Amino acid sequence: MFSLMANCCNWLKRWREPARKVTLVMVGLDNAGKTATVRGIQGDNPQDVAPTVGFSKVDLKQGKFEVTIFDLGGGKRIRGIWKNYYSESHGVVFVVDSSDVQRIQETRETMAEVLQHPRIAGKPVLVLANKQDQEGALAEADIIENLSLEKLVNENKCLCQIEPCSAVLGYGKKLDKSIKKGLNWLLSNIAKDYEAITERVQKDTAEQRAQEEQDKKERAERVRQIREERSEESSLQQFKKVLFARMFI
Ligand code: G3D
Repeated sequence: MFSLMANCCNWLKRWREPARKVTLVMVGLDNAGKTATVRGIQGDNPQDVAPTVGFSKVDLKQGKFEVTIFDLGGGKRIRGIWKNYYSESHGVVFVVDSSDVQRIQETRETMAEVLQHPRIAGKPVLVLANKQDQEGALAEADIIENLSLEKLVNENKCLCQIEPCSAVLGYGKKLDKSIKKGLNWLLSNIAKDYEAITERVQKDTAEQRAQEEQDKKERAERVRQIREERSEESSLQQFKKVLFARMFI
């Protein structure tokens, strides 16, 4: 009887809890299937995608969570922007093209860079071993081995789950169960440590904003100095011209 009442109280407490805001960063090489995955989660057809050029921000509701996903372009030249989104992220979704064996080394190096980043290390990471429907796709165990995943997550103290999946299998209610399972794993692990992760997110975001503000001021100061130098130079040239002209009057 008591345990029934306790269960009811817990359920009521959870039901009354406000929705938790969670931000996720979705990364991986270009063509891995990030946008297809996000579209599938959103309930849109993942086949209607164009590769992510810059980034896109998607807001969705997942049970008690209000989730924002930053789907970031994976091209080599654009990966530099990823770090700008790390501080505000509670967790990471790393999408791997399991059928692209030729780029597995590049995937390993890219993943290492992400997990080692001080604003990511220690946060939960979901690895989606995507494109399992493709012939020759690496199986879960091969991906773990090729990415040195165990070593990587241990070194960076990241909780990690890998899900072999296919983003084009279905969408909305028919979304690949592995993607759903992975997302639920990620959100429930964030929920377990929600206060601590959110505190870290707030602190890191504030530090990043302050740094950006400082960089902006320094850039403005450099521009001001260059303008001042140019204007001094041009006044000097002007003065020399006048002096030269007077010598011949
Ligand atoms: P990105 O956002 O990581 O750059 P996209 O990748 O989501 O744009 O996907 C790149 C291509 O891979 C797309 O095909 C997309 O349909 C396909 N794709 C994504 N996930 C899967 C999958 O699980 N299986 C298969 N077979 N294909 C997938 P196009 O032809 O548009 O380039």
